[in-house]
Amino acid sequence: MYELYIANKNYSSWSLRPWVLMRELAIPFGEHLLRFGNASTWDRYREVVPSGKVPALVDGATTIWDSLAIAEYLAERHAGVWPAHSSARAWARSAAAEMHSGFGELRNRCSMSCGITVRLHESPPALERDIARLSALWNEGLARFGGPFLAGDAFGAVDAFFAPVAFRVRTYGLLLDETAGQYAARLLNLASMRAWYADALAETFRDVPHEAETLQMGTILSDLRSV
Ligand SMILES: N[C@@H](CCC(=O)N[C@@H](CS)C(=O)NCC(=O)O)C(=O)O
Repeated sequence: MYELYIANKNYSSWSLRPWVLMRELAIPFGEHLLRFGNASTWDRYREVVPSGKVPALVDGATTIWDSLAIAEYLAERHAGVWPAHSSARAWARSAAAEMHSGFGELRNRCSMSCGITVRLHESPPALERDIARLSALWNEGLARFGGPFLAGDAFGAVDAFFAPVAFRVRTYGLLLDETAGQYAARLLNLASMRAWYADALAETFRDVPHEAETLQMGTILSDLRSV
């Protein structure tokens, strides 16, 4: 049985990637949620995962501690993580890697906080460039491989890597073209994404650094989380 370590669902965008991938591919796993800010929990976690970052996947004696590495580990053992066709697979891997190492302004200015909606104080050119690139990339994949997912007819790792972005689109009301907007809505409507969202809304814990970061970037318009 795989054991997946994640952090609070409202905030932890990196955790969402393997979680949604495994849920959509029906790969069973045990879930371990570490609460942000709980120092003793994270100290104990570092004994297993020295990077001290989530997500991490533990498979018996093997620990994999990065979301992209987890996708590759799963791809060695399960069908459907990457597309079967070589050119779709190359595209999907490139797009996931671009998300993994890029979109810095989107990531920093619009940090994931599923349960709220926010009006940004400003939308600088760097953010506009990230959003334009996102739309172009999603449109390219959907047109080239026929949809409804980025690299073809089945949800895979590339979609999992953009799943946190779909929450960001909703939280910050990011303006996408029609095709990209429909794709974001499609992701949000997946059973696994609705389950993650419901869990995020049920969290009563608030992480002070995450909350401060949001307030620095914008004004909270609504907060649907439990109190
Ligand atoms: N490259 C890593 C990034 C992981 C990462 O930054 N995780 C954040 C959570 S969303 C974390 O563990 N933060 C805890 C900390 O820095 O103490 C991956 O893709 O798995």
